[in-house]
Amino acid sequence: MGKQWWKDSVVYQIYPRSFNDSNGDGIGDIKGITEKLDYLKELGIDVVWLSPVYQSPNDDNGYDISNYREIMDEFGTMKDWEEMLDGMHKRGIRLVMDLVVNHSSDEHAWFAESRKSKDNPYRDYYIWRPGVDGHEPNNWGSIFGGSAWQYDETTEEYYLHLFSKKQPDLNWENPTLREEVYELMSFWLDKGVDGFRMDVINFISKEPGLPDAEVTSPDKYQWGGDYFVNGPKFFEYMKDMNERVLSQYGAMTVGEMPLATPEDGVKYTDEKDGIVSMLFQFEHMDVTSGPGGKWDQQPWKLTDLKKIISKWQTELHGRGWNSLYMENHDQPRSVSVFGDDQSYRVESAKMLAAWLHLLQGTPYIYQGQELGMTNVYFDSIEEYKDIETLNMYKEEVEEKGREHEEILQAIHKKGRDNARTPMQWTDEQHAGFTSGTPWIKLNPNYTEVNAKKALSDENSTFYFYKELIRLRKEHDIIVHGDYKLLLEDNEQLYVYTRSYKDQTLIVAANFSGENVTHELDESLQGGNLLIKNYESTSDKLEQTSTMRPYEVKAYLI
Ligand code: TEU
Ligand code: CA
Repeated sequence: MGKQWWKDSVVYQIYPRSFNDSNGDGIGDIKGITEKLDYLKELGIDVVWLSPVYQSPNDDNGYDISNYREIMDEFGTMKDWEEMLDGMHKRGIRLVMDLVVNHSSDEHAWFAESRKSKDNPYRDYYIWRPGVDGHEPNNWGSIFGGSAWQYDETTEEYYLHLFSKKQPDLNWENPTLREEVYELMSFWLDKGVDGFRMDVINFISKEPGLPDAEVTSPDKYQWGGDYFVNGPKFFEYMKDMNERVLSQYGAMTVGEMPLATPEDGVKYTDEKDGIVSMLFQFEHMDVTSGPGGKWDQQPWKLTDLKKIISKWQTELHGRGWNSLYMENHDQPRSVSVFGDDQSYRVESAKMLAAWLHLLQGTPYIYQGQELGMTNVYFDSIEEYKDIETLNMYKEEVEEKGREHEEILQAIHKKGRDNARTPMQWTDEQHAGFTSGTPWIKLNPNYTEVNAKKALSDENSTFYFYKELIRLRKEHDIIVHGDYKLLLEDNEQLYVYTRSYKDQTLIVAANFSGENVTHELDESLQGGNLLIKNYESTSDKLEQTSTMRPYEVKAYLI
């Protein structure tokens, strides 16, 4: 297999808990994935990114790992996992596992030892500090609410947890801990995995001294990111990891990196001197966030999205490599945010697909995105399961006294459970996800939106994605062409070109529910239609044309 195979690959993300339940306990599992490999083969994807399947008490659905070398009981056995991997490789599908090593579970054996005494050999696997005047060691807030420090009675010290208190941060300053991580990575690579998606990997290096964060909000605890995002030794740690482990395997790596800028992107994904194959940046996901952050969702502007995407496309061209995503297990459904999940669900799902997949980079499809699955609107907080959502609700409603309705609306827009409702396979009971009681309620629209229906309709979003994946294999320009933005100031149409050798690919996407007429440069005419989402679309590109609601079309000239 050639070098840098991930550049012409399409990745499909599986969130195992919600994908397919094989034994009726209401929880998706590994055998359930194996049952659906032909479905993935039919779609044509090249790589699966599997969210964590390791042993975990599931405080954060597997992102809190208690044993890195065992499979979670609810998901099956190591034998099931090996059969799944085998089934993937037989179909030419590669597997990328989730590597969650900024933190572990507090139920990991390392932590059980670490908390026992100050001189335990595992003490320095985690970040312990004494309190200051009876308070936490600093003012950092946890991303899941409250302080980032938890007091532990046994040794009368605090440990750092940037996420939940059941997710203590690992201490990367400790070389023995780094060795442990390398070993567990080798363990999985030796079993045949093809790479890693690295959870919040740019948080692993903390500023020595762990200084207080600047006070920027009226809350008790503050965002300490200045002291751990792309921290002082991050690059060095990653270089070492590459040299010692990854370089021996030709593995694909994708670093999840909140707050990464295009400049970081160039540095981190540089072909010769970089540290990851590509990274997940968040700028375009934050385009809907107001001054109050992720729960303060605001109307967004297409020109802002254009600025962000164009910056990443241009900066990384020929220097690094982009990942292309609009959904994952932490984000709302893209058709509900950037399209219209009511009147133009299918049209806008296809528009977003073509617009994204024809950019430069490796595209990611999150389970159900290929069906145009939508956000879910539960009306009671009891229906929600996500720790981040539940903590936030408690803090805002129970502690600060804000209105239930207001907070629920924010959850409808941005809650992570939007992406975590079960995959919709059929129009039968529980959408064919389980024969038992699903761990989280389904989106009631499964009678309309499901894989069975999509597979029997040649105009479905499923086959549209399949076609996009096929086109990528046929046209080098999709992988290699450079990017240019047209109609920069237009708030409804996103039009760009890609150029490679003597070819030009032009992609025009209407992000609005209205007819919009536009005019193109004379040089951009004729060519051949590559893909469209409306039946009657001219075979040749015309200088003046009217784009219908959420229409997308691409021509090769
Ligand atoms: O997410 C890290 C992250 O910074 C956010 O996307 C986070 O999910 C949250 O929405 C911030 O508001 C990764 C995983 O993808 C996520 O599922 C985990 O909960 C988190 O790390 C901790 O492991
Ligand atoms: Ca199950």
